[in-house]
Amino acid sequence: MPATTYKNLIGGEWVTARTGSTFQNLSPANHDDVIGIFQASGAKDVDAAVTAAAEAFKSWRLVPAPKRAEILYRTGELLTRRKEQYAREMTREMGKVLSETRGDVQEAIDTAYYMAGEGRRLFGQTTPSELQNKFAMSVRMPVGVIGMIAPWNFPMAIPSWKLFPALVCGNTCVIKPAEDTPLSTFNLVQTLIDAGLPPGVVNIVTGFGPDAGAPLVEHPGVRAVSFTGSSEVGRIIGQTAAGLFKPCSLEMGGKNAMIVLDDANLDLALDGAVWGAFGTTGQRCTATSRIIVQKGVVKEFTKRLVERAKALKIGDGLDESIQMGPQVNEQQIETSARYCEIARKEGAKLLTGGRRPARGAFGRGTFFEPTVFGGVKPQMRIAQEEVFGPVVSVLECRSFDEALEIANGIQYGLSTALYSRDVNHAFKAMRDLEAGITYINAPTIGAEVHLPFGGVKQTGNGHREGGTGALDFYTTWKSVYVDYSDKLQRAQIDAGE
Ligand code: UN1
Repeated sequence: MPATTYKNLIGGEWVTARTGSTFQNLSPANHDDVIGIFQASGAKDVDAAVTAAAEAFKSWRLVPAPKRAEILYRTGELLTRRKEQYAREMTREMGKVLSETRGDVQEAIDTAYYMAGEGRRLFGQTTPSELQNKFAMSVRMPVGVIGMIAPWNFPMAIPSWKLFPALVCGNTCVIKPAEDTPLSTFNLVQTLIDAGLPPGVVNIVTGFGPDAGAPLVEHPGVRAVSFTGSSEVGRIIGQTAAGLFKPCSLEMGGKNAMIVLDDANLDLALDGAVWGAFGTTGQRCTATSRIIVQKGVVKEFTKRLVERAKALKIGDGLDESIQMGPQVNEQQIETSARYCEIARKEGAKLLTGGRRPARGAFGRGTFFEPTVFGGVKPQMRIAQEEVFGPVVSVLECRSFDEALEIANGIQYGLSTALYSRDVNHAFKAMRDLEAGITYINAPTIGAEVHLPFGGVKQTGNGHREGGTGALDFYTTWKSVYVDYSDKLQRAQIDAGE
């Protein structure tokens, strides 16, 4: 069967890129299965999309928020019906196993319903004026056209975190999906259209970062930028946006620590470690990549973790018996392999994995074995830098205080976990771990959409997705004063009489 060609979505029309170039999207499980042919767009395509979004903004901003929300509600219903089909397509396109791609679609459904609810809230504030017969309030206004650059690891959930709050707030959008996973974003946007989204409110431009992403960030018609992805790209986007005084939400790396104390429920901690480190083949910004274990249990924990890692069944995620799929592309497994090499040179002990599995059944799929390093020291690069693959390090600590110090001794601050039965430790971890998210007796992955999601330090620039934090990014406050005194009243000068 010839591969389907997908076009850009601009102003409600499906159009080919003006560059005349396309790219192929292949399944990471075999590198044979062609997911589709997509447009390799350039600055002119971005310009057309932004112009269409700016035009659509004129009317979309005037649609009452509860009505905008109804479209999201219907989107949630349609996604629920299409969940299985979209999950299968996502597994083919991105590689993670079916149970996880179902979870990814579910996360978009949850976001749709949550943000649909916001349509009947979007609360502002009333505030007493310092003057008599004067009314003061602050209302949330949409920002305008939002440029969105999405990652490949949650190809439906993360675009939904960006699109749904932006839409309910009255913005219009141009989204550039990751080049490894455009189909899932098409599926999401097609669902919005089927649910009644008017033309031009969401536009899709596919392509590569420098050609399509950069002009999107720079375009004067784009009022704010939301990016999830690598720290390298985030830094460039952040600097460009700062130079243009453009609000910019950056969600980037993690080096997430799980602390396991001597009094932990070890079975539970192992379940959490395996899921946190190898779920999504370690390709989550929330993935567990450092496990800091107290010396009384470190031997037993490490031995059992290695056994569990070795027993994981890897392969094509479409097979329900598979527990870990491929990495998304060749470059990602090269990064995993490079970090394994660095770790070995630094003196860390490779306990299992550290390489691609022998070709055989895996063909040209981009697989990497679940990898555990022991004897890792806090300053080693393997304990400091994000790998974004199925590679986890075990570090030993003597006390809870030392564990906190090691956990905090990195540039990132996204997710953290503590396994302990001591409630005092739990509350201290909640207070003292430098991270946007702390789990107690649960793994570092698995954030829920109605709570703020984001990190401190180099993980981001202070914004939050999920929760009401998303509304703060996709709206701007307007303060409104209504003076009904029929005379000039001067703030700070006339007393309110
Ligand atoms: C990400 O890896 O960028 O909390 C997002 C989690 C998921 C989202 C991860 N709900 O692990």
